Amino acid sequence: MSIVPVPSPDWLLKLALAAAKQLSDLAPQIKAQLEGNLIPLDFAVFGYRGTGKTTFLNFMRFGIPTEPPPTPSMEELDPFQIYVVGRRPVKVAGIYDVSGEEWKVHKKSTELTWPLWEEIFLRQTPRGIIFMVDHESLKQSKAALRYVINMIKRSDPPMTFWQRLFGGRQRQIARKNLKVFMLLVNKLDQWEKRSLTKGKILADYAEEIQDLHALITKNGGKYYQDEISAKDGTNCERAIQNFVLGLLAVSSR
Ligand SMILES: Nc1nc2c(ncn2[C@@H]2O[C@H](COP(=O)(O)OP(=O)(O)O)[C@@H](O)[C@H]2O)c(=O)[nH]1
Ligand SMILES: [Mg+2]
Repeated sequence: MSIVPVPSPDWLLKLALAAAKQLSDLAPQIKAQLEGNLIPLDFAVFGYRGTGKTTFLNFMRFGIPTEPPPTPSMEELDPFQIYVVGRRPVKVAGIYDVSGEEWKVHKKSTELTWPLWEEIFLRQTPRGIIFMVDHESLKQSKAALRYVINMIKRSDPPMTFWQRLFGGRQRQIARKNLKVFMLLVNKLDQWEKRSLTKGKILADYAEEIQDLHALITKNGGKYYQDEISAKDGTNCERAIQNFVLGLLAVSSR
């Protein structure tokens, strides 16, 4: 009977160390290669105050439900990654968490505006917009959504020669670049006791949805809507995957 020589523990240890070294030499290369292949995505999240923008953004970033304090103004988030089913992770950078607090044009004015959203839209020229509503503050949420539709639709004011020279037509550029719009109805966890459904809530937004659909389709883009609970995470992953896949389908720049 032949005896199979058993490698000494020393020999095994050397082998393991060599393999580990090779792996650690490779790791930065793999990382660089992966990073080189990451597709940067840019989008903006708007919606009336308290509808759950920050909670949803946190879910995107950390993958867990959170209860954030109110957003004071606007904050650029650190770059993060989103894992997409069947694809490489995508890199998300230059995203703002912005307040949904309305501004009044004048003290006594009934016209509500959200100038910070316009600033983001014109400066960032996002590829996609997520707009959040819930079952509360219908009047303000409708005004906020109408504001966003007008913000996209409005044409640039006539420009002077100098404005044109220094990169005018910003709204036209931003509009052209916008290809994906997702309307998210949040706080699903609170609907049962109120006998609410997504259909019932969105019935109040029928005109806005029609306008949005027309606007985005004309732009060669895609309109989505979904119901979620950013607080407990229900349907969040589904909404994120659909939105990101929609963005990836048009991310050629
Ligand atoms: N019940 C419930 N509350 C939520 C949900 N999402 C956010 N909230 C709460 O709504 C409030 C406002 O959320 P926040 O993310 O700060 O809204 P934002 O102003 O749009 O950023 C917070 O108290 C959240 O905990 C949700 O899906 N369900
Ligand atoms: Mg917020």
